[in-house]
Amino acid sequence: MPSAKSASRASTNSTENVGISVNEKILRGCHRLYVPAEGDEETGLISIAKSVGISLLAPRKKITVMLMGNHSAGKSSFINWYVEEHIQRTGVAIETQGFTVVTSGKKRESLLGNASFHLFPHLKPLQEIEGVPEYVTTEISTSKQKKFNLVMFVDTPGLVDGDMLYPFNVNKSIEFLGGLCDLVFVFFDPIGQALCKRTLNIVEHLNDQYSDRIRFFLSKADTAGTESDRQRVLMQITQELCKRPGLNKCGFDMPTIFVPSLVDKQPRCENQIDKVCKEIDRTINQTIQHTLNKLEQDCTEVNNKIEVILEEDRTQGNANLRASIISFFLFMLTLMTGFFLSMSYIRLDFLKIQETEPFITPIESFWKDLPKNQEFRTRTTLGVMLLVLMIATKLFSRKKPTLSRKERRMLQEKNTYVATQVKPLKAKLYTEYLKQSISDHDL
Ligand SMILES: Nc1nc2c(ncn2[C@@H]2O[C@H](COP(=O)(O)OP(=O)(O)O)[C@@H](O)[C@H]2O)c(=O)[nH]1
Ligand SMILES: [Mg+2]
Repeated sequence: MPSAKSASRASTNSTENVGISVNEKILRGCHRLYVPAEGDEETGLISIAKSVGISLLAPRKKITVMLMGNHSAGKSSFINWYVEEHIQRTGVAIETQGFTVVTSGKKRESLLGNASFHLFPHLKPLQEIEGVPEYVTTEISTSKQKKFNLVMFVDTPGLVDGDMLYPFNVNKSIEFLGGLCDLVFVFFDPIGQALCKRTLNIVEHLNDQYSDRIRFFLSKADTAGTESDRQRVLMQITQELCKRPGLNKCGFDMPTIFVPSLVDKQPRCENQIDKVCKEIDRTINQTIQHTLNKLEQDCTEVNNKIEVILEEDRTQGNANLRASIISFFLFMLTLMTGFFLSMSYIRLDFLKIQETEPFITPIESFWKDLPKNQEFRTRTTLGVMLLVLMIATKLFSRKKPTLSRKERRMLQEKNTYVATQVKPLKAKLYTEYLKQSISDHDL
């Protein structure tokens, strides 16, 4: 049963949380409230909600950023720069690479397709796309650089036009992944095929549904030459984007970025790579706020549902009681009618004692005084009445099931747990989140 102990266990202070950032702690804390540690599953919001017919999804502990763009646009190099570890292979050779999920963990490890799908069940629909499973891998890194603890990158195959054959439907896969990600970074580079049609086609499709997630960057900007060359490249890309009706609003904000360690010559433009990091930070913050708001909403929904169930059960209990009383009276009426009718056939002298005589004698005299020609009609009327009364008694004695006392108590406990343990914990997590930016006296 939910207890105060499990709520606090779900939130903070475990040894696992030592040395992690506040934001990470908040996201983990929220996740734990939905899915507690093994052996404690019943106290989770998901299982409580499920027991009252609501299906909830656990919040994610990380945001997902997908990188897409032409072949050799610098996607893998960017990931290596962010993580500060050489995780992804980089280079100019066109090799069919697949999708790589880069995430943080306890130990450096590479996982193949099946293990990746096991780790990220939400990627499973990718298995349906023919040929994809062999091309999904996961790289786990122990890096704690930047916000890597809270970000998961998805590196996608470099895109090229023409006859290059992909062993799977690359457009469909990227479009599917775009739907799962919080951010989609599109890298255009000045030298390569900045205007690869395949890239633009996919971006156009993604933009139809997820325009708010897409960000464009001019990568490898150090290779763009002089400032005017760079301007020309930007103009060219913008022009190409504008040709696509859906994309004509997005090409104008395109930070120029490059990986400092990879520049050959002294770059002649400003490196705006920190804008990429800021974009990630902003999305993390939004995700935290969204997760906390969702937690509040979910708690309220569960509380309301439990109240409704309890109220309905109470109403049903009252209705059952009313029906019992009515059916009792109907039953008595049935008995009396039956008795009255049977007196027309048999004499009940043996029942006559001092106490029952006042009841039996009038009935006897009723039947005795009744004219013979009326007897049949009266008996038939009483017979029909008896039948109707029996049916009515049967109908009223039917009861709808109600909760047992134990079930009601359990529901009430769940209700109290959510209202008095989970909700205050959410408020505490919110305060912790805000404390990072707002001074104590403003809270
Ligand atoms: N000069 C320069 N070279 C880069 C930069 N980023 C990547 N590269 C080089 O571009 C090549 C392709 O990079 P890669 O990350 O493999 O591209 P991907 O195909 O998009 O993953 C590699 O040889 C990198 O060293 C950059 O910012 N500046
Ligand atoms: Mg790559």
